[in-house]
Amino acid sequence: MTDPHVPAPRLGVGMVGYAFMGAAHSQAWRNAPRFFDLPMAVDMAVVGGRDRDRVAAAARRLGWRDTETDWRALVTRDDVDLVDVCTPGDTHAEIAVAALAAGKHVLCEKPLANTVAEARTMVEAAQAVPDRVAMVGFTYRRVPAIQLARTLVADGRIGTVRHVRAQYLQDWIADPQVPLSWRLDRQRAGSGALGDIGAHVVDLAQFITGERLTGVAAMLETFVHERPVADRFEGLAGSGSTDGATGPVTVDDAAVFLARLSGGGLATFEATRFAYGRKNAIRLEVNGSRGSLAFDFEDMNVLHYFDASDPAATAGFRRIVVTEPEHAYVAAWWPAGHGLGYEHAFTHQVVDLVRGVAAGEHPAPTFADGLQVQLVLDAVQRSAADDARWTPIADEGA
Ligand code: SOE
Repeated sequence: MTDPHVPAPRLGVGMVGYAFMGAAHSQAWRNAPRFFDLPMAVDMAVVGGRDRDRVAAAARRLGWRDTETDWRALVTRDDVDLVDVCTPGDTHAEIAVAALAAGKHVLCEKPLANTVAEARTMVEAAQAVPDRVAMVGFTYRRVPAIQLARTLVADGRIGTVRHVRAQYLQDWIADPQVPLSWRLDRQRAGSGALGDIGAHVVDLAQFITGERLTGVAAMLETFVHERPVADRFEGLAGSGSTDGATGPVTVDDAAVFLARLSGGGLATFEATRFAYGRKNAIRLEVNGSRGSLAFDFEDMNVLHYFDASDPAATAGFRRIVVTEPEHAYVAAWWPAGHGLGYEHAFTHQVVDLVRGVAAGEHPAPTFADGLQVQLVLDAVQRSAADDARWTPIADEGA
């Protein structure tokens, strides 16, 4: 517990970007100090965006004290100690490197960058200022059921990992009339389903098993090559009026790949935004030499656990409702059984980040962890371009 009589040191936060991810991060900055005992006083100092009126409206709505229309001004402000990067991938490296050079801590949305080269630059920039925290927002690590899955694997409760079966399924662009947006533009997003959602399940597979992917054989596909051009982006997809003009989709719509794990297991991955009916289905199953685990984000307060040492007559998947005070982060919220949602993982991310900054530690996932995922994304793209050729992945990360 922090001493209520000693004022906590201030942590000034500047956030760049205020759309979907900016809103998710803002609620986390607002709520983390209200529900968790934090060693620093969070000051939501400034939000940045190019359009003066829109960023001012966002600041009022999301709870930021001030605005900037130039991110360069934001990252050098004296009242900013930490820069939160919530922009599309093509600007991550430039903003994060400038922020670290200005002596700020950084939280950067995922995937870390659009290319391995950019990700390496970011890791080097972080290594140059070892007393600064540089964290990447693989937020789903901080879902309590995911934390429990990792603990069960680490405690040997499923034995040696044999299989990981990982899917991230959405359907928000399955309709070909859904207009273009930056997530469908390779220049801005780096890749499509692969980097946007596949990156999450790659990170989760490595996080839960404590292993890394050592090679892949991959297929990528784009199903809809032309889409309407919309006059604005809102939420996930473009929206507003379309005058009949269309433009090209330059990213993958779906990624499917096989992988090997460093501990000897085999893994399969699927990431798509064309799975009608699946809204945000992150499905993970891990089979080990002593048992299995299964998780689906669409039932995110539950983890299924099978213990192979149970008597055959009564064995079966145990449905663990991960809402007890004993479970990670839960005690700060509601009584058992009341459950958490999508936004809570963002709040937990802020909690661990602020505690890391105060303790002079480097909370994971670090930029080095982000680079390791980037190496997987890059290997998937190279493998798919070469007819699913087996493509090894070097160990450069954490
Ligand atoms: C869109 O597919 C998206 O918003 C991702 O960009 C996020 O990382 C994920 O949390 C939800 O879906």
